[in-house]
Amino acid sequence: MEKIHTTCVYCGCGCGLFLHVEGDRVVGASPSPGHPLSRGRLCIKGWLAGEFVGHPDRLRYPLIKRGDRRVRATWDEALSLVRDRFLKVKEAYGPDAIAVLTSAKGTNEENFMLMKLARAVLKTNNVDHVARLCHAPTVAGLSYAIGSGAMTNPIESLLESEAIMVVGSNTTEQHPMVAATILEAQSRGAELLVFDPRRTQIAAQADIHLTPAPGTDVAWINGLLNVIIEEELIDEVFIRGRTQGFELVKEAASCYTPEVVESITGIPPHLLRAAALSYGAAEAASIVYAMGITQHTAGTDNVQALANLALATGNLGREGTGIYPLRGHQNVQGACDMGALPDLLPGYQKVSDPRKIETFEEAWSVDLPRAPGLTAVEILEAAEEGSIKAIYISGENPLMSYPDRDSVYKALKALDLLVVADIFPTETTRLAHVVLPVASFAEKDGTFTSTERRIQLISKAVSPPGEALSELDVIFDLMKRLGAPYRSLSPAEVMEEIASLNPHYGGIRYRRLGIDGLQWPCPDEDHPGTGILHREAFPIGRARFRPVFQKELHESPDEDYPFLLITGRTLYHFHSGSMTRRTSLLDREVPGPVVDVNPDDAGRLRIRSRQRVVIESRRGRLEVEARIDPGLMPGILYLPFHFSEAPANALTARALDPASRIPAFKISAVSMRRA
Ligand SMILES: Nc1nc2c(c(=O)[nH]1)N[C@H]1C(S)=C(S)[C@@H](COP(=O)(O)OP(=O)(O)OC[C@H]3O[C@@H](n4cnc5c(=O)[nH]c(N)nc54)[C@H](O)[C@@H]3O)O[C@H]1N2
Ligand SMILES: Nc1nc2c(c(=O)[nH]1)N[C@H]1C(S)=C(S)[C@@H](COP(=O)(O)OP(=O)(O)OC[C@H]3O[C@@H](n4cnc5c(=O)[nH]c(N)nc54)[C@H](O)[C@@H]3O)O[C@H]1N2
Ligand code: SF4
Ligand SMILES: [Mo]
Repeated sequence: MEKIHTTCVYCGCGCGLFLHVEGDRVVGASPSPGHPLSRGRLCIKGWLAGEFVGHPDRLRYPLIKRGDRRVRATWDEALSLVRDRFLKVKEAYGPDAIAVLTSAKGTNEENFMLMKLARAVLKTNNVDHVARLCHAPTVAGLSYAIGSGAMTNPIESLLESEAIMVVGSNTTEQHPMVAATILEAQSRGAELLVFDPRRTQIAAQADIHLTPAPGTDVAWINGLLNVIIEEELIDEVFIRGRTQGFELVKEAASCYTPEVVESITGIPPHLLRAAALSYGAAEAASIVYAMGITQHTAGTDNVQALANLALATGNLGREGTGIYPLRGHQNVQGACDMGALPDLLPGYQKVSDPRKIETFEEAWSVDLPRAPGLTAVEILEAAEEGSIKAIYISGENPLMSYPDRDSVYKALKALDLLVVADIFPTETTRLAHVVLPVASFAEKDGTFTSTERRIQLISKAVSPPGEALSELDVIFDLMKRLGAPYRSLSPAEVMEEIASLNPHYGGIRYRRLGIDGLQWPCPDEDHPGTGILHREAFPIGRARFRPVFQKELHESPDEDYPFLLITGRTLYHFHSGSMTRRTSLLDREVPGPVVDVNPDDAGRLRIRSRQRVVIESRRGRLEVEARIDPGLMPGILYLPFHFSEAPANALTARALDPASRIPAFKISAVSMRRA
């Protein structure tokens, strides 16, 4: 048996693991003792990460739509069809009738080349990916506040914190290795403050658990800051020396007295005070957050509110401080770094900045489109309206993961060309004109960038099944067919091109990565990489405070739809379940969907545990088994979005945060009754 070192394919923690290979088959996985973060540990998904690779359902041959069926085709037939339809659409409607959705499951090299395919070959900036559904408010909010949307400190730095705020993050289930670090810090004396409307596992471990009503985070964060200001726990030297605009934020915070906060959020004043004193008095304190903060129409305001708090207390640029947006997919950080974003080039360089775009024009010897493109959800809206006609989707399953499923279905059905590159058949491949079977993480070389900006190698352990190909090779083939003058490159050569165009990756070379990887910014080949950001200065000079105010929700419970539904995840499954539902142990743990209901609500509606209920919103309805959860507030329901039998996104709305265009997945008004 051979053991190949690689990086876990599931969450943004980016644990190191070995794939065990016998012949040309993956037969198991085990942790990497020398890995800087995971240090010989894995969560259950990591231990089982090898199982789906050899699953009999893997896509083996290209498929082309014939009537209502998809039939086997050769690569030449499939890619010729893609080329012909792209050119036809481009001729009839122009390049902006085309869009590319890249994959946060793909490598940096694949994301970079798909981004280049969109911009340099198809000539559109309509390129985006699921970061839009995830951390778009972080990219928008933290870039404005501190000049960079990336996690400010390495995960290990949490061990030096005296207080850790965990906000809207189900850390033990969704980022287990971050949770392990937080709990280790707590056992060394750090205070753990959790802000989540649900009593999650990490909330149960917390020194203080506050349960704000969903969507009311701006109010309590301002309230916390208000107490900190009144108690004179702000860091005047930091504010004076490194920031601008504090006065307006101070004024805004003063409206949020503990009593006002209680009336909006339900948080008792004594608990708000206790949390404020803990975070405010700590020498070094950090803020960890995830989707409970971002997936709201006020997502960017929420992020800014947290940034205001960290800036006012000087909790940035040192060991044990910092802001930790927990990136979700194992390479969603990398996909953003690669410029798979409609307004940003690799390295977050603005499309609208002529000097930046000219650098790329020169490097690629082409004219590039200069107007920012559409974001992910807008691309589907445009498809439904008919202005987008062709979409290449790499490793996303929008029929399960984008908001308002009914509209997603209509949008995808309306296209002249839908190409989907995936490793398994999904709800979305079933609508495609062309399905491209591609290599999984175990069948190709490349890099993933973890949530702590750590660029790490993945290594080919086995061959792809059937005729499946590495997607990088597919992209080069397609570029050639579309007449582009670019030659095929190996993944290591693509990284050299990335390094030449993304200054943060300037010093990244495969031979430097080893087991530790390198953390960007790493500007040149002699640079050791960067752990803690913003030590001396912010990339924008002075950090920017911005006052934020609690806004109305896009939808509140009313007589017809009296419950508020939160959607999210569980430990054992990953998103639409294409991989975890094909992993026997994970599937056995959680074989199907359940909705969590508070015991009082259940009693009132005479719903018992395991009873089937109908849940309905203004967008759609579904039927699902109920489970009684005393950790949930009355009036709130919780449903994971992993299961096509009860697809949560049949219920969610396309309400977007105006600043970042993220949909408000965390809040839907729904009704519930016994089935
Ligand atoms: N096992 C597993 N791990 C995963 C994933 C997976 O599918 N499965 N997905 C990965 C991805 S892409 C991502 S983005 C991350 C997501 O990781 P998380 O963001 O941790 O997961 P979620 O379940 O979306 O929601 C987090 C928490 O937000 C809370 N919440 C909801 N509304 C509010 C609110 O208004 N305010 C506050 N303060 N909290 C609120 C919910 O109760 C929930 O506990 O996980 C990654 N890791
Ligand atoms: N209601 C609700 N909806 C949500 C969320 C929520 O909290 N609530 N969260 C949102 C968030 S944060 C996210 S990130 C999205 C996730 O949404 P998606 O990214 O669309 O969900 P996945 O199921 O992870 O889809 C990834 C696909 O990539 C395929 N794949 C795996 N490996 C490879 C590879 O190497 N190459 C290629 N080409 N494909 C591969 C998988 O088989 C799978 O079909 O969902 C969003 N949707
Ligand atoms: S914590 Fe995340 S990266 Fe680590 S093994 Fe689990 S799923 Fe994989
Ligand atoms: Mo995500």
